[in-house]
Amino acid sequence: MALHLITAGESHGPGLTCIVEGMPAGLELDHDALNRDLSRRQLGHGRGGRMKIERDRVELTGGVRHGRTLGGPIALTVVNRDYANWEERMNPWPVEATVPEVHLPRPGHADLVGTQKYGLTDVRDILERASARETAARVAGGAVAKALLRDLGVSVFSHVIQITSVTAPRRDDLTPDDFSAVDESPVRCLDPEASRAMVEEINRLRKQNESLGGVFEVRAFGLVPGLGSHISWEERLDGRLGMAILSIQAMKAVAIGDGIEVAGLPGSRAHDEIFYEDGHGYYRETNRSGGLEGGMTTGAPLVVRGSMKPLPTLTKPLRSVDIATHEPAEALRERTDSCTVPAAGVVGEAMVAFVLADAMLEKFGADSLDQMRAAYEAHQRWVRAGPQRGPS
Ligand code: EPS
Repeated sequence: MALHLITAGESHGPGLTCIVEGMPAGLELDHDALNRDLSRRQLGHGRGGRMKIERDRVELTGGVRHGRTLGGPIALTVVNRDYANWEERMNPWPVEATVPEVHLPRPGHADLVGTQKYGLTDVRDILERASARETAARVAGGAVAKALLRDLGVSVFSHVIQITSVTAPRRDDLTPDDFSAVDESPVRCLDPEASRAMVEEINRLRKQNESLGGVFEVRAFGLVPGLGSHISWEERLDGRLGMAILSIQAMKAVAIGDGIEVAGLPGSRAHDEIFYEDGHGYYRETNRSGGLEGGMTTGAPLVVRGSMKPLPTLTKPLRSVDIATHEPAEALRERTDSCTVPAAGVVGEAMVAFVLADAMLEKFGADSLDQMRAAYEAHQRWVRAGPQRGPS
């Protein structure tokens, strides 16, 4: 890995930190663009009361001077405004008050296995870090990765294609322009009719004290062929993207291109035939591979989907066991969101951007952005010219 992203912080603690290490010097960062991504992650019909409290904004505390990266680790922080209401329960330092422990693990959450793993008696010691609040820090780091990609002509977008059983019509022809108004949909869905149906579905199930999962899709445009590698399993981009998406809280499946559907197709309908045109180079008329062959980018748009389970905190709790008494009990009932698939799409963008920026740095990495651009442009020229025969 050329790029590292590490986050710290608890959901109701003082705040979150993201450290991004490995960025070249000279990358321009736009404070508004970073904050825009944080705000976009707070969007979406189906969010709970917490989002009325938080106004996520990123502060830079290291690695940047006058808006340009210096080459050292970049430290980004996001304050938890809600900490003001949790100061006793979540203070990093001992407090005088007695803080009651939480003993009611939620099925589907990290609560029970986390306490078993660490030998703990208080579920809060687990749930605070397992919370998807942590994704605010990832989005801050992902926005830095996006800045690098943007500089190299790559853009990353997301949209929601399914909420429970409501699906948007499949679109294979999307371009960057199609995403210009995606955040105006309350569920970040490109199809107005599906968007309305998704909102209704959230309202309907929320009234029944249910939570909802779904599927988001991330697309990246402007990629060069040859990012990633076919050589070793851990360098293959499919695997790296899979891990990045599955590491997002509540994700249960990831698909690239036609995903699991290709398993049911004959070979003649599962691949993208190759054509060549002078001046245009190699091209394909389909993109069933989702822009990846042999663990490397083909140059076609990257298409990655993440499937999210319904959130495990339910207003009508599931059956569980009190870990102090071992008696049957209802799971913890906490303020929660009913649907966060639209927000998860923004997190998906951040994770895909991170993986792509990492792959770019691996192939073209240098101390400064100017040096990196020179290597990148040389590769672009080489790809455009096509493989040259050596002297015979
Ligand atoms: C979350 C529970 C809710 C969400 C939270 C993730 O928080 P709270 O318990 O404070 O109501 O709002 O997500 C965020 C705070 C966020 O910024 O996305 C959970 O249990 O994972």
